[in-house]
Amino acid sequence: MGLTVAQTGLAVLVLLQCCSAYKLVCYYTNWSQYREGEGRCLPDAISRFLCTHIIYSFANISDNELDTWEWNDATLYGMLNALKTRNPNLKTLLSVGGWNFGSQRFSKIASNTQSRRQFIKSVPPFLRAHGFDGLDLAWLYPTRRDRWHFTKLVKEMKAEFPKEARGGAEQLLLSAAVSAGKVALDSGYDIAQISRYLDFISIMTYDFHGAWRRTTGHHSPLFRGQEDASPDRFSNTDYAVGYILKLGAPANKLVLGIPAFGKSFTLASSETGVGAPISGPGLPGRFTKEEGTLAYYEICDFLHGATVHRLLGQQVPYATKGNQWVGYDDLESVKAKVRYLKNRQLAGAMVWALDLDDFQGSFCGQNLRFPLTNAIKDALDAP
Ligand SMILES: *[C@@H]1O[C@H](CO)[C@@H](O)[C@H](O)[C@H]1NC(C)=O
Ligand SMILES: CC(=O)N[C@H]1CO[C@H](CO)[C@@H](O)[C@@H]1O
Repeated sequence: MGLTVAQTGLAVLVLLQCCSAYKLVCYYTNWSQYREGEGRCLPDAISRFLCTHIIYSFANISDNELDTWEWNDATLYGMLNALKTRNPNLKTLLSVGGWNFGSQRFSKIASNTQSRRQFIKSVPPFLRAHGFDGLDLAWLYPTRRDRWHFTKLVKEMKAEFPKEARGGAEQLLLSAAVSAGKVALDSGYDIAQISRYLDFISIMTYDFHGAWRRTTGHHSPLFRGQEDASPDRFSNTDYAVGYILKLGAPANKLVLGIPAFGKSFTLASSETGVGAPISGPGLPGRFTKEEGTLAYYEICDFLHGATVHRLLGQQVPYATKGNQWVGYDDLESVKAKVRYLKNRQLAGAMVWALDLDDFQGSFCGQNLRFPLTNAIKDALDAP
């Protein structure tokens, strides 16, 4: 039985409008609301057709139950989930954990059958009450001791969701953000097991290089660099993806992390290349105010009067000005990363974070809001 031309046409049209073939998973952070002036970002600034999934980070766990973190989280949850009224295909997830949460607290909850159960039970009602479509686990990072408990947590959470959806609601999604570091992967995760239960896994393919290395280097190279002073073959996107695949994750559940931020250093000498000595992290950004890290929009600002170099092997740029050095991603490098993830047949891209992109469209020229995330979206949508 064949479809009529009209039916085929309609099907194509529905398909085009309905879902992009690739996921574009975008994080939004609860603390961006506190940045000053143009840095302040609220969820209603997000273009509702930009991402397929938006993840609000982070939520807390108190008394073993999923809970808000900020005094006004519930308001912001509402603002975020309101985007769905005009894009019904958009999915929103709430991420629990994060750096300040601490691995030990996760460990304690996950290792005890009763508290794990209590936590799992608390998740669906909380998500439903606030209009989320799923939960994202940001346990940074499970240790060797936690490996088994992390798997149990994921497995039991995933078993809970269909039960909860029996009333006819759409089943809640479950995802996790995992480290891209080989050592952390080897100790904390049973990748083959957790990827059976998770709907998708975001690989945090950034922060590979930092001030602890005492030299300049790109924090999110696509490939291993010949230029790298301490060339280690693990600290790049390509290695991390290949390794996670080898550990047994199916490609179609993996989402490649792309940073909308750069890592900066203060140079210690007149050397400005990769592997140049540094005296420490770079100066804090005007809005994000954190040493060693700059938002993409702050980098656009930094680029005035800076010298830009492209690392041909690593396929990412860095820029220098005075004694400052920053490795970052731009419109060209994100395209290369998207080409790469398509070649690997991964599920899509993840952006950390929307509020670090030029969300106002006022710093990077072009008058386009979210230029970096839009470039990723365009590359994903391109045939
Ligand atoms: C998060 O939960 C813990 C444990 O209940 C609590 O001590 C802490 O104050 C909470 N954090 C915030 C910001 O509410
Ligand atoms: C303002 C601020 O930073 N708020 C919170 C957002 O969530 C994280 C959890 O990772 C908290 O540590 C922050 O305090």
